[in-house]
Amino acid sequence: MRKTLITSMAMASIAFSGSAFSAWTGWNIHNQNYPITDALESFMENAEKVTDGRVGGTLYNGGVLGSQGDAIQMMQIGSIQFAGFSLGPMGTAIPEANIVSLPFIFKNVDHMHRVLDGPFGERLSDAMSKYGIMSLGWYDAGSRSFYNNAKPIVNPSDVEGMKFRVMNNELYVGMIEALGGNATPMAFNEVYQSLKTGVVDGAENNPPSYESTNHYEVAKYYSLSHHLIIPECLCVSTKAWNELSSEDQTALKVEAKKSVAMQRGLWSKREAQSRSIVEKAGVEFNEVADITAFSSAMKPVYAKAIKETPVLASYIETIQSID
Ligand code: BDP
Repeated sequence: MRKTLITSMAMASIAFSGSAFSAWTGWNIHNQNYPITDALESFMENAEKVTDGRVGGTLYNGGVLGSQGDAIQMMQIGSIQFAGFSLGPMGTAIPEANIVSLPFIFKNVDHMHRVLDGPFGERLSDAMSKYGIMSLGWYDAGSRSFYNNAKPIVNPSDVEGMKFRVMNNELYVGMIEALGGNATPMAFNEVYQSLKTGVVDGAENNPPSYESTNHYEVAKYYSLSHHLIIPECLCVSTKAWNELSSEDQTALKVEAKKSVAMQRGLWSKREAQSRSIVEKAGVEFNEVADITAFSSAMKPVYAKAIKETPVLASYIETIQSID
């Protein structure tokens, strides 16, 4: 089952109460039994209950509605109303979102939580809502590291000449080029085949995605560079949100908080499980020699991003001022 239907009670409420009914369509790139999938499903089920069926939804998993780039446009034109988006590829449509795609912008995952769960998270969601998309909460996606099938990446020079798949966002092309490698932007569901056939030598992701997509079968060196900590969002269409009563909005905000707490709990368990699955399958993990060698190579990436989107300079300052 790639699709979750959560509409029966909501349909009944149209028929019998005549109250305004919002049938939301949802997009998700992951399949069932993945932390964000469980959390989105639970959010929608509870949304239906707490709004007495005024909000009901159908979640389409596994990217069956299209890539994230397509889904962002679909939300902007009103054909989907909720989604679990990674902020990674979002920078192409919403330049302010690139703040969380800057390599090494957060000290660690807890720092990302402290920044986004506070006023900065609201500032970012407000910036996004000018483009028709807002975040009701920030899900965890851990940290991303490099993996490939040739050798452990220990120093930045190990990336030289290698071809890495990146998410669709020019910023990541700059990130790989700053390390002397070549980047190929590509949709998530094309990566396994590209690794297998040698179209790319490697990719980068967090351990749960590395495991759930079976990339570990075709790229067995996982090097703990932790270069990106990119949150995901419980995103909704600003237009659909503004159509709700303020009571329903308040109720959904409470459910969004619960969904985020649930997802973060599932995430930390899944990270450990994924790591153990891939280790048993023969994956070799290695630490990089010196993280600052990687982070200092990122100066041109920051400079270019700020030049293109000047507000990022003040975002960076704010994030760096939060302990
Ligand atoms: C995963 C994210 C997913 C991205 C994917 C990717 O959860 O949203 O699409 O990485 O690399 O970790 O494309």
